[in-house]
Amino acid sequence: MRIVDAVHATPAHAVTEANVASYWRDGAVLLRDVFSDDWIASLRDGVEQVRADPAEGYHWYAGGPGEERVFFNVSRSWPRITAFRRFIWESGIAEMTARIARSPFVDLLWDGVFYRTEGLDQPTPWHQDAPYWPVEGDKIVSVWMPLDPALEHSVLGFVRGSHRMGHFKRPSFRDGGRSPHFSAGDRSDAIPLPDIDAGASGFKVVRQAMNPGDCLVFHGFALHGSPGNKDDARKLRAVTFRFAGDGTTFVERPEGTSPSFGAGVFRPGEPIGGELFPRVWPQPPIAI
Ligand SMILES: O=C(O)CCC(=O)C(=O)O
Repeated sequence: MRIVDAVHATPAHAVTEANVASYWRDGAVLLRDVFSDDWIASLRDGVEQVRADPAEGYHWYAGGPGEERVFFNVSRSWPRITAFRRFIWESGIAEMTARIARSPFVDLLWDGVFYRTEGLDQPTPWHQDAPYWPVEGDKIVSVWMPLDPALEHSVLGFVRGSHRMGHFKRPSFRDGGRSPHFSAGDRSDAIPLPDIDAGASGFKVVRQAMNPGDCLVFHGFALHGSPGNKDDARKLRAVTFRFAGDGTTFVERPEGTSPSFGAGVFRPGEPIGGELFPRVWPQPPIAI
């Protein structure tokens, strides 16, 4: 299904009320063919810059800087990667996300890069994002986009309805989730993660092949995970753009957060915003 065509001026106009309802019912919605080849090419240049010039805060889950075989993740590259800033401010992604979140505005949280070279099949374990993050609210939304074709055996999946299943214990990302849950910092009522890949009852996984230009929009409490790149012939480079709508507040976590912004930047309970989390919709253009 092509949801953006010549009559649609921006990705937001292509989002139907049915898409929005799916997002709120399931905790995620897959939108096809939303962003043009030009945007994808520009984002690919951006992630190659991110790979070629690593800075602080990279998580090297396999390999390391300069190595041929890598899986790394890094958050918040937009301040130094022009292609990401252009995409965030000019592609219409922020307006689209505000519409899906049913929010009058969205602030940018940060971007994320998940970069796997050919055949690097280390998974990203099933997890919810918000419990790792320094923010709280019901309108925390990620837009995940593959920059290479992602077949069903390699693509990010989510558990239908998991954004309303409560808080789960957080796995470590280090070894694809095989190591035990963090020993500290989970809420006292956090639920142990069942074996979702083994077909745990009540945990319906939705996973559909995606092409560059498609995006999976998911809620901060949706359980999601990736099997890794099973494809020996191509990389699997993905970007995620994270946004927050009304009602999102800053929170401190005794065990720290990922990403982390240092102590005292905001007071707990304070709305986010300012230069760290700029208002990207609606927003006057900035100098790119
Ligand atoms: O692409 C991946 O491996 C994981 C993506 C993810 O967890 C996210 O975008 O929050």
